[in-house]
Amino acid sequence: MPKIPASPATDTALSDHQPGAGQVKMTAERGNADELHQMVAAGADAAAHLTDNFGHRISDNQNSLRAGERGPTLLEDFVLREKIFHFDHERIPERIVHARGSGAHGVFECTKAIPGLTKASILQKEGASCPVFVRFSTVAGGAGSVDTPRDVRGFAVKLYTDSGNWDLVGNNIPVFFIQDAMKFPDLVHSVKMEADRGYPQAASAHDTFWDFIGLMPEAMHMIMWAMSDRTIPRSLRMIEGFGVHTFRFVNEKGDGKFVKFHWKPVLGIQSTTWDEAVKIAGADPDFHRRDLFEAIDAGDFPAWDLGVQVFDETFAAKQPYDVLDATKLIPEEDIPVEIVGRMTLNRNVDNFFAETEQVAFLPSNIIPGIDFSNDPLLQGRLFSYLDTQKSRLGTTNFHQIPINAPKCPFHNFQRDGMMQTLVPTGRANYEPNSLAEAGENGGPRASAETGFTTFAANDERNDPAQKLRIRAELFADHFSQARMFYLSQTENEQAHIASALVFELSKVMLEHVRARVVGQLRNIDEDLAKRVAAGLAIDLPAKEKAARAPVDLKPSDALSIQKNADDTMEGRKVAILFAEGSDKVAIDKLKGDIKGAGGTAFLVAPKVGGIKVKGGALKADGQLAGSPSVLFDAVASILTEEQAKALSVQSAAVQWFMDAFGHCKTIAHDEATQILLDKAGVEKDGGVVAIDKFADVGTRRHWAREAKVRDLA
Ligand code: HDE
Repeated sequence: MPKIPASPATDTALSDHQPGAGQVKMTAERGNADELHQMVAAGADAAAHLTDNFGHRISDNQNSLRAGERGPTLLEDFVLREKIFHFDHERIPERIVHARGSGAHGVFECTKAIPGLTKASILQKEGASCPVFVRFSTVAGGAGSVDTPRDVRGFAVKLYTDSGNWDLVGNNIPVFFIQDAMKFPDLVHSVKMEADRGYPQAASAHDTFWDFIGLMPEAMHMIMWAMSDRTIPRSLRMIEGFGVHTFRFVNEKGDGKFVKFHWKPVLGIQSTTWDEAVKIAGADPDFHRRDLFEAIDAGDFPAWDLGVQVFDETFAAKQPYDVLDATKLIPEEDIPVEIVGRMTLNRNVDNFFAETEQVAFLPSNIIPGIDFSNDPLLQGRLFSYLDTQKSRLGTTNFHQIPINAPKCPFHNFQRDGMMQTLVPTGRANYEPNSLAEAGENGGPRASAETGFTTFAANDERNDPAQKLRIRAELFADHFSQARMFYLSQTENEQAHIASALVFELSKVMLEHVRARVVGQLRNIDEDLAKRVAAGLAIDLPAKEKAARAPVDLKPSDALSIQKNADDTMEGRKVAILFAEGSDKVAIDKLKGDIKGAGGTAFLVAPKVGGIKVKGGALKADGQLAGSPSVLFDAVASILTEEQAKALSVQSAAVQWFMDAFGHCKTIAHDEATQILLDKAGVEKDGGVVAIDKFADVGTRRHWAREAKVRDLA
């Protein structure tokens, strides 16, 4: 009878292998998580022997233990049981919100010391730096959902400072849907898949979300942002980040000021069009995760400047909005953003689960020099995140997981708990104590000088003696800033907002819900409401009652993406279509120009393996049908007439140009490509240029073209 080899991977040399000198010996004497970490890393060493989790060497990793060649598997097979047992429990609960995320390591460096404003150790000296871990995320979808739905992006930063971890757990939008933590479960329930049918996944375009929103006028400012291009970003490298809430800075003297935090992307803010985002979801569900990973892998490290808006109680008291209300922002024209540091992401994670999945952000993680404000949304978050970690990571010792552990020393008398991986020594596990082993002070001890002290806020507008379930008066202004945001956009951006609203509400089946939302829009801008009503072909509904009449605020250019777009090619990706016989010299020259300008060139051809071209052979980076133009910032094409003609009957090729044109991208082409452009309905304009003009036009979008290709509301 033929025998199946026990294990193709285990040759004798490997089974005979003895741990080498460089290997960490696996023993039970492990003191801390770092050592354990090293041991696991050693386990991944190609020369190490495969063992089970208790160090027993495994002889066969292919076959379970059977009673006879054709008999039942034996319960005594501890190798199989342990392997399957561990596998069965590999998943942990995904995050209730922000389940889909991508993380990276990096460094934060202080570029401007501000000791007068804060005693935060990391902002005391120019050049001071600390490691960071960042996790970007979508909000509504599950962990396996696509990267490009219309959604807010989470922007959570963990700074491992020498005075403890500071977690700035923000979003890419400076305001939020709701004002009070009490409404968060309702908001999230409404946007997630509907309770009875279990869909839609990662989409706000459905009845329950808009039902809730229509009844929550405080969400209207956020809705303007959510319906703008901010929620369909081109890349995680090109989004802004905001702390959202008002926080406090406290300096050495104990003086406190209010502060809002901003992260400004060095690559600029850039978004896709809606049609593009939908198509990217099919072409590459991991579009953003891949983009971030590949950029860092290639050494193109994305960076953000940390900016602060600092203001005092006097300024706060004079504004027509409440600075404790997370549905409001502070216009940059009123309080400029001062840049104090730069964060650079320069290292991908080694293991997605261990780092990106297990990272636990806590808005309550602040350091001396930073403090909370009384924003009722922030106050609720201070409870929620600690609580959620216990449910996700299963233990109060989640801070010992390497990605969560501070990188400064930490000592206290907390002990035990599930999955304790540290081995605290000695008898002193209480304070005060006078045991000799704990030193003269019976340490560790608290210190009034260096320890965190809460800012003694004195808010004249508040009477702490009253216990009330109430919101401060100005929280009732739901529309002034929504109107300011809308009026600050370019005409094209306003059309995108109106069209997004039409799209979303067209997916709402409850007619009274549609009408109520449009009735709310009338409080923001009559023209916007009319455009949306016309786009839905419904009568303009009655205006919804506003709790407080909106006031006219000065539009702010800082709120528009298009007004601030710069013409850089840095970090952008350009596809070059070629085929058999294409001119290699021309392709190489274009590739060089793109690289020289800080971009990446990606070669696309009908086949990938290797194609004969004029002047040599070329391998493509992607096959045409698998590399649609939605994946790139601009496209170029260098073909022979014969190949162009052959491609003009291929829908993948025609669609390539049709989409690039429809998404307002630059198309650089040679003469031979014209037949394809004609077939795709590409008309000449400032963005459709000859190859040698590509550098002049670059990867900017040509928004003036959009009216030609799409009816916007
Ligand atoms: Fe969160 N939020 N949130 N949130 N949030 C979570 O924490 C919550 C809010 C934000 O990459 C959860 O660890 C409440 C505002 C980000 O791991 C949970 C309230 C902002 C992330 C939670 C808010 C955010 C979360 C889910 C209202 C922008 C992802 C798993 C009081 C400033 C962090 C977890 C990561 C994650 C609760 C409101 C941003 C359930 C109760 C406002 C970026 O604890």
